[in-house]
Amino acid sequence: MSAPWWMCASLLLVLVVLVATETSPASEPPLVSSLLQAAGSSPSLVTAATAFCILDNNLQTTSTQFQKLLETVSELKKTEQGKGTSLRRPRHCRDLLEAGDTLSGIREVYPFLKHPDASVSVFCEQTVDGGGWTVFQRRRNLTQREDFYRTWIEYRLGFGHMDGEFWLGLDLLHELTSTALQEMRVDLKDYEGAHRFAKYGKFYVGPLDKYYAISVGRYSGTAGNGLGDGRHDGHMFSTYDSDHDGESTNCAQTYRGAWWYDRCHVSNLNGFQHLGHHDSYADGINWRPWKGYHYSLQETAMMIRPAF
Ligand SMILES: [Ca+2]
Repeated sequence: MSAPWWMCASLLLVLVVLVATETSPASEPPLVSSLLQAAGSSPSLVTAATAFCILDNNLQTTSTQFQKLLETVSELKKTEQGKGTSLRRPRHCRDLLEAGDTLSGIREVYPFLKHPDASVSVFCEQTVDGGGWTVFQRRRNLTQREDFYRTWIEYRLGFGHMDGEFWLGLDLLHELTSTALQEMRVDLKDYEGAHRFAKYGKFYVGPLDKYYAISVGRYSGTAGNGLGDGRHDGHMFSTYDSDHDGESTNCAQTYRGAWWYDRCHVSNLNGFQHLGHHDSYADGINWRPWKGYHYSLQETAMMIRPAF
């Protein structure tokens, strides 16, 4: 039994239409017969068409082209699935922003190159300076304040509440800054309502065995350079129970904080939450270039995003 040429052509057409409307299974090439049946062809027509297209020696090329078409469609579907996966699996807050999520808030991201299925919650800041920022530190003058005078392990793992005050954690900060060059932004607010910021064109937090030493530079902004000028760049992180500073005493203990102290600081954003002016020396939420060592800020935020 033989079938006319148009039967084979229509078979290909049906296949293209069905694949385009995604009625075929993604994991394996669709069966020709089931596609024809799905399109409303009678069983006898299906038998005739499939037998003709596959067995007729005069139409070997049609069969080959048909196979190539299946392979192309399969590749296209894999590519589309890949795009879908990257949208469902944002690596960081900027991926979310670029996918149309323009609101700030807590989001799930998948930042681990070696563990693509592992997610973590972060706070995305999408309104400041073009958005796409992942916040890793925030202080706010809330009714219930978070205690920032914490241990080494707590600074490693993070603490607090992301919709209030928090520290994201040094382990994660190392991961987030390792995948691509990051820029970092510090936003500061005093008790009189004034805002200032400091921005750094490069920011990297080292691994645990380097005690999370930072590489920070390329300052710009209005708050003054509270992390550079040869002070904190290259220095290791210290807490009161884990001293890696450049001073013979314990900077974290003396200044009631946890920071990349050298001898000891020109900024102390994890310091004690005095309310504005304080008589004590340099133990508040201080940013020396703006407010000196006797003024504790009302709000701070530290955030990162890919530089490119
Ligand atoms: Ca020391």
